[in-house]
Amino acid sequence: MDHIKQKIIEIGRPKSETVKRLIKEYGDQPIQEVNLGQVLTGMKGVVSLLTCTSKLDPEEGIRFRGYTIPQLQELLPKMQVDGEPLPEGLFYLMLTGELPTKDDVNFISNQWAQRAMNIPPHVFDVINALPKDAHPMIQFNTAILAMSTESQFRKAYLAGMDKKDYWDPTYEGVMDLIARLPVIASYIYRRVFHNEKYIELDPALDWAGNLAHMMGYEEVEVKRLMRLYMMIHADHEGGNVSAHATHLVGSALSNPYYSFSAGMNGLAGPLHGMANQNVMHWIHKMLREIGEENPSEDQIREYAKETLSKGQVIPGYGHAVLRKTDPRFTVQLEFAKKYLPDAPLIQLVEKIYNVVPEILLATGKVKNPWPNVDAISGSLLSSYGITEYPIYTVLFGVSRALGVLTQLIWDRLYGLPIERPKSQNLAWYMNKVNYQ
Ligand code: FAM
Repeated sequence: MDHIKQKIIEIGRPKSETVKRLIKEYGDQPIQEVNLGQVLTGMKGVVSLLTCTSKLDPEEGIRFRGYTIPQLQELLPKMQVDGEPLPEGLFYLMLTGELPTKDDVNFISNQWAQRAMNIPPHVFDVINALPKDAHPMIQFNTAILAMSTESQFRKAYLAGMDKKDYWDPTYEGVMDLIARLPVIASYIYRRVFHNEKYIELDPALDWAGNLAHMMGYEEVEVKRLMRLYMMIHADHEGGNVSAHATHLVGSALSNPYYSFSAGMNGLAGPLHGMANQNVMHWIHKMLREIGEENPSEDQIREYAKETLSKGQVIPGYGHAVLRKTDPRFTVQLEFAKKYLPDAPLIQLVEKIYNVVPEILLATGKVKNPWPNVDAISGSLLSSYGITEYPIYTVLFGVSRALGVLTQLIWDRLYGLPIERPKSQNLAWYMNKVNYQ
C-alpha cells in the first residue's frame, strides 16, 4: 500500500469516528437559521455541506487547507526556485491536510504518469466518433464517462466490499482519473485545433508540464503558466456548482467518473466555468464593434453599459460568495506583469478592471462588482499562444478535478450518506410566511 494511503487511514479513521459522534450526540442541535430569500436565491450562505479541502472567505478569497495562494507559492515544492508550485503538491495538501515533501510530490507525479499510460482505446474511439466541431467540453465529458469502464469502485462494490473501505477504490479511481485528464484534454485540443497531430505523454515530466507538452508547448514559460493555472482553479469550497454536483452524485455511491462527469456538466455553464471562454468572446466582440485594437476606457465603459442594457452579464465579473477582487485574478495579473508586461491583452484586461466594477456597482443589484478568476485567465493563455478559447473550460475542468475528487475521497472516509434535501411547493412557502 502506498504511503499516501497509509496516511489517509491514519488521519481518516478518527475523522469518520468524529462525524459519527457528532451525529449521535449533537445531531439535534440547530446550527443556523435559514430565511426564505436564501432558499429562493440559490441557497447562498446556507451551511449544508461538509468540505475539508478549501474554504472561501467573501473578503479574503480562497484558502486551501488554511493556506492562501501566495502562501502556497512559497511553501509547496517547485521545479525551479522562481517557478510555480507543482499541482501534485496541492493535491497532497488537500487530501492529507499536511504540506508535502518534494518526495511526496515526485511520488504523485510518477503515479500519475504511470496511470496515464493505459487509457483504453475505446475512449479515443468515442472522442473520434464526435464531430470535430462538437464543443471540447462535450468531447471531454464524453471521454470521462467512457473511461468509467475502468472504475475500480464499481468492481469492488459488486464484489461486496465493506462500507468502511469505500474510500480505497474511490482513491484508486481518483488517482487514475486525475492522471488521465491531461491526456484526454490534450488529445481533444490536438484533434480539434492541430490537425490530429497527437503528442505522446513524457513520463519524465510533471502532471501540468505534461499537459503543456502534449498540447504542443515546450516553452518553460507555458509550463510555468500551466502549473499556476492548474493550482488556482483546483478548488473553491464545496458549494460551487462543479464541486457540489460531484459531491451530490457521489453520495449515491456513483463512481468517481460518474460523479466528476456531473461536476463537469455544471462547469460547462456560462455562469460557471464557461465564463473564461465567454470573457474572450466579450472582449473580441467589443474590439470588433469599437473598431479599435486599443480602446479607451470611455469606449470600454460605453460597451459595458450596452451589454447590461441588453440584459446580458459581463463575463469574468461578479461572484456568488466573493465580495472583493478574486485573489485568483490578482495572482494571474501579477504573473502577467512579471512575465508579459507589454502583452496588449493584459493591458486591455487592466483597462476593463479600471472601468467595469463602477458600472456594475451603479446597477444597485450586483452584489460583487469585482473580477473573478475568469476575467484574465483566457487573456493570459492567449498571450502565450493558446488562443483556442473553446479549450479553456476543459483546462479549468482538468484543474478542478484536484479539489472535487479529493473531497469525494473524504466524503467516503467521513461515511457521508446519500443526499436528500426536502422540497416544498410554492403554496407551502407562501403559507410559511403568511404571504398576502
Ligand atoms: N454582469 C451583469 N450582471 C450581473 C453580473 C455581471 N457580471 N453579476 C451579477 N449580475 C446580476 C445578476 O445577474 C443578478 O441580476 P438579476 O437580479 O436581474 O437576476 C444581480 O446582478 C444579482 O446577482 P448577484 O447576487 O450579484 O450574483 P449571483 O450570486 O446571482 O451570481 C455570478 C454570481 C458569478 C453567476 C454572476 O456574478 C455572473 O453572472 N457573473 C458573470 C458570469 C461569470 O463571470 N461567471 C464565472 C464565475 C466564476 F467564479 C466561476 O465560477 N468560474
